[in-house]
Amino acid sequence: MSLQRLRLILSDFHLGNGRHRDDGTINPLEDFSCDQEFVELLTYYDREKSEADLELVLNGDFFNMIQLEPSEQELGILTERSAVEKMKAILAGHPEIISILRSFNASDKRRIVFVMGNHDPQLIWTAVQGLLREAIEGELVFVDDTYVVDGVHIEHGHQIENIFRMEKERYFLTKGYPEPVLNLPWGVFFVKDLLYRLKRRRPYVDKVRPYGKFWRWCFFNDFFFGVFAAILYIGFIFKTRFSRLPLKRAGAFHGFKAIFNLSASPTLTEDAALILQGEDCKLVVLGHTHIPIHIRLAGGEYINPGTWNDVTYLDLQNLGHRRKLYYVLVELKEEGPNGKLYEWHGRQLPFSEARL
Ligand SMILES: [Mn+2]
Repeated sequence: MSLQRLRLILSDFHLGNGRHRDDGTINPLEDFSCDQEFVELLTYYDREKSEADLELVLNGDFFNMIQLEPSEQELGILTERSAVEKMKAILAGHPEIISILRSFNASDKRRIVFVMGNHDPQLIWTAVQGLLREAIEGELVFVDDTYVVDGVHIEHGHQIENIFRMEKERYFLTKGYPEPVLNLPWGVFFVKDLLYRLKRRRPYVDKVRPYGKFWRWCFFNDFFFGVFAAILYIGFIFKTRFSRLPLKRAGAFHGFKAIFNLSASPTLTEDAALILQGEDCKLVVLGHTHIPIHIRLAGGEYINPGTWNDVTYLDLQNLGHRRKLYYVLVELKEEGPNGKLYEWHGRQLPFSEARL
């Protein structure tokens, strides 16, 4: 029997500085609370598939490096120094996750692939990659945009959206800066400076999907907040129009149009269809949207495992508040990849700390 080859794909964990602060109090900026479940999932597959070649792909936004604590604001998100500090804080905040990644990756039948997303573009810095190599060890691969191998096209998905697209030829800016800075797209600043500001008033603001429906919901149910958000939004577009960072400046116009395009393809299905038509692949796996999907399209299939964070869905198909631990398992066979979307149930514990 030939060696079984598997690829386990997860996405959009948005790991922050941990659920608790140093003094033991709750950290309201943490979006991820399923550390234990993730440990169980990896342990399960590591044991169950001990003979198989098993690759773990963390398909973008695994870390949330653009949501900063007040104490981190000063360093910002642009430099390698600030990125290293942020990664250190995240590693310290999720010790169980780092430890399971490390033991999982100890075997030569294992590999971990980090795909960069719009919440962790700082993964591009060598010093940040070095920190992860040191903490996890074993074979680590860093992918800056698309990871296409064995007929499977994996990418986070932000490159598909104008406002989040990074320039492959110009990730860094050096001219006129005391140290190199990241050439980040407008959307990253939109999330960091606008969305996270609104989040202070409405903590669910970044967790509602799809966005288009959310703004309509605001119009009927939270009118003045909607007006407040719209005013900040317009102001933000004007302000960023004069930024020194080229992508931030250029994106302001796209940002203005984005509000009208929000509901065009919230699941990225149309874009996945285009990838299947244009490339020699049978399976497309994206993240980014936080909307889980598994759909057959012309030429192959599209799977998105969504997120392990909480989501409030406003579309009728998924209506309601939920946390679903979905993951993709792809078996790579002679005749092509076979991908399935699974839900992790894990062990039933008698109690867990309440996750509101
Ligand atoms: Mn994303």
